[in-house]
Amino acid sequence: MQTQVAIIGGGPAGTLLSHLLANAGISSIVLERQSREHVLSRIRAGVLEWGTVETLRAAGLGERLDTEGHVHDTINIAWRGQQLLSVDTFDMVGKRMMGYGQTKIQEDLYAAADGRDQQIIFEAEDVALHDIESDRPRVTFTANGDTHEISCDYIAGCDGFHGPSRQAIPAEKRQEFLKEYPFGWLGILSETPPLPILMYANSEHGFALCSMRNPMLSRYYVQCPLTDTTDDWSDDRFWSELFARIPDAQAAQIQTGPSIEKSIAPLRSFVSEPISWGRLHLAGDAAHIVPPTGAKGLNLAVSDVHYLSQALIAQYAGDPVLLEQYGATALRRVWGAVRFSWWLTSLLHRFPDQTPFDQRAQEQELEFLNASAHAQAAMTEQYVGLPL
Ligand code: FAS
Ligand code: PHB
Repeated sequence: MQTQVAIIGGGPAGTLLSHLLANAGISSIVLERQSREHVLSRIRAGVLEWGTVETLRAAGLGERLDTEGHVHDTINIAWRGQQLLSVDTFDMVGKRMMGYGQTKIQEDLYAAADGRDQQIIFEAEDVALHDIESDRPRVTFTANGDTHEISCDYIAGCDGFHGPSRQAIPAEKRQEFLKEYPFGWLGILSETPPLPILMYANSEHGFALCSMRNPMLSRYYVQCPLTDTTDDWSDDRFWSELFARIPDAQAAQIQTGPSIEKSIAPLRSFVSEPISWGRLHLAGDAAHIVPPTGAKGLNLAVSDVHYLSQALIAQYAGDPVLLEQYGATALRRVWGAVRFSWWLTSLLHRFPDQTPFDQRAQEQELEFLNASAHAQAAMTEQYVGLPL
């Protein structure tokens, strides 16, 4: 098999990259380990930076987004039980956010791929990268018991944290930065009207987050010990913990109901450098992971792909500079989001070894944030997304 760009990973990064390249007349083949249905069954991100919205619209992927997406223009943080800070992001920095589930983005990307006969090979197994330092790299894989080989100009590693692409960069050439948080997020979906606002909460019981997917689909999270499993969390226990962590005024607006999805995600900050090696270029979770506190993971995948697609398009047009600079360009924005996500995670969560002093210091920082427009502006410009 021949193509210009072999893309490993059929999640948001890989499929958006194939879409942007196709729009520029550049061919690609996407290899995805799971089935299409499995990828679409994942419940993940829900908040899009405006840069992500504009990238999707410019790529011709904005139709459903604009009809079903929910524009957010406030950041809401509760603390000490009854305090609530609300920052209008548009008044503060002239930008809004959009609530639109990652699952819907993935559906839109697959539908667009179908519309252009994009080759996405699902259930591809034993994917392996070869000759990435040559000018004719290869990818081998097995599908339906047969072994196949793709000869290409470039390989895009969009295979997430557990994929093989990052490992194809020689270990002695990689520097990995890792911070693992001593808690996870237990998330549920319920077919109930969501709280009208997206709200984070710091409480002495732990972190909570109230979000949404649509007017009849709520998304809630509570921090939980890493040792917990979903079996430890009945719906009743979830709701009572959520209500213990948010102000009564917001709890009174929440309609409970049975969970239709329940999962626990670990939290980590991770960056691997470099993200380019020979003809291999990483994008998205293959290169970095952020705790979901700052709603950055999916948005960073989009910004990486924005830079990588522009670099490959320029390369094929005879200008190699953007591709040579891709790693540095993408990582500059990645580290900005990594630092912000670490800061917000450290501010809002209760750490196992936390002392009463630590809790009071967190609450004092939230008091200062509440009192200082300058502090709010600094938080807001990072939350809505630094410029691409
Ligand atoms: P993805 O992991 O989405 O996609 C990688 C793809 O590569 C997968 O489909 C995988 O099956 C495939 N793959 C892996 N190995 C392969 C192989 N050997 N061969 C072929 N294919 C292979 N972000 C937020 O902003 N907000 C959130 O609330 C949030 N919640 C999350 C919850 C969970 C449980 C997880 C895991 C992540 C969450 N994220 C969240 C982050 C998430 O949205 C990612 O940032 C986003 O999916 C990144 O997209 P990709 O880089 O495409 O990686
Ligand atoms: C979500 O809606 O899933 C969501 C919102 C904000 C976050 C993380 C997740 O920071």
